[in-house]
Amino acid sequence: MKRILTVQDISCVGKCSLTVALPIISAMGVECSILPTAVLSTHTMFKNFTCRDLTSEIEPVLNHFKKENMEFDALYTGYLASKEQIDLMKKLFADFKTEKNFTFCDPAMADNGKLYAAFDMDFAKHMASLCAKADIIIPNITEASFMTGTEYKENYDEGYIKSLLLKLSDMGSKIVVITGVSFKEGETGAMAYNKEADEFFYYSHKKQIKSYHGTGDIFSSAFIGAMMRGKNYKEAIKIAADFTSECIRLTIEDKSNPWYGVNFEEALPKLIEALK
Ligand code: PXL
Repeated sequence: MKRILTVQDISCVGKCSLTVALPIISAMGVECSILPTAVLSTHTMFKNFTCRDLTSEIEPVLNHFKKENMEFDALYTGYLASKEQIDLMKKLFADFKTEKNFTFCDPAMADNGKLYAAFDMDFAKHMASLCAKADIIIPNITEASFMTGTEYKENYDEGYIKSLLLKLSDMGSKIVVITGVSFKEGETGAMAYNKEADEFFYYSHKKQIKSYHGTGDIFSSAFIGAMMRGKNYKEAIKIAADFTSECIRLTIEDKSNPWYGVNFEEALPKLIEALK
């Protein structure tokens, strides 16, 4: 069985980061080791959330892993709370990257043209310097535009997305995947650029009528899980995009409490099926 290490926060309520990565990656038949960066009562879209920063634990935990000669088939960083944590992730990549494993960075910090609470443009630039060191990065359009210093556009064409992909690829990554890309009304998907093959790839599906918080983390977790199960990046994009869309569809159907995140739990059987 493959084993990955993911480094993100625990938001106790409000499904995102570790509370989605761990169940999704485990359900896909991949061991998911974790390193929590902070414990929050909820994600930061709620008001009055509490937060216990765990930055001081990161290095001791990684030192222990190193002493035990632990190896991981992938290193996956998600939401990080500070520039200091970003610097520690560069050290994680430097210490645990091998010739065989993958490093993934989801620069979870912004959406819909806006940075999340507590971040500024300087943070976005710093995140870009971590993305530069990752094999595969998975930003949305907002994150891609902020990291490359490109104007954020709500109305864009294929040329705009391709230029974001090329700018991000020039920073260093082998594969760049931009999520939430829509060229046609009623459709959405992800567009990728693979530097080695010099190829673009676009996968789209029907757009659900609503969007929810935490879906970026769901896409990334399913994408990484699929790659760990031997799928190539194009197959992994399709699996992750279909799964994310199914989670949203189930959430729209279930009127009980969408505020806490999407219903990924009931979409897991289909995700497992898609791996076959
Ligand atoms: O889904 C991204 C995310 C992860 N973790 C925390 C967040 C957010 C988005 O707002 O606040 C704590």
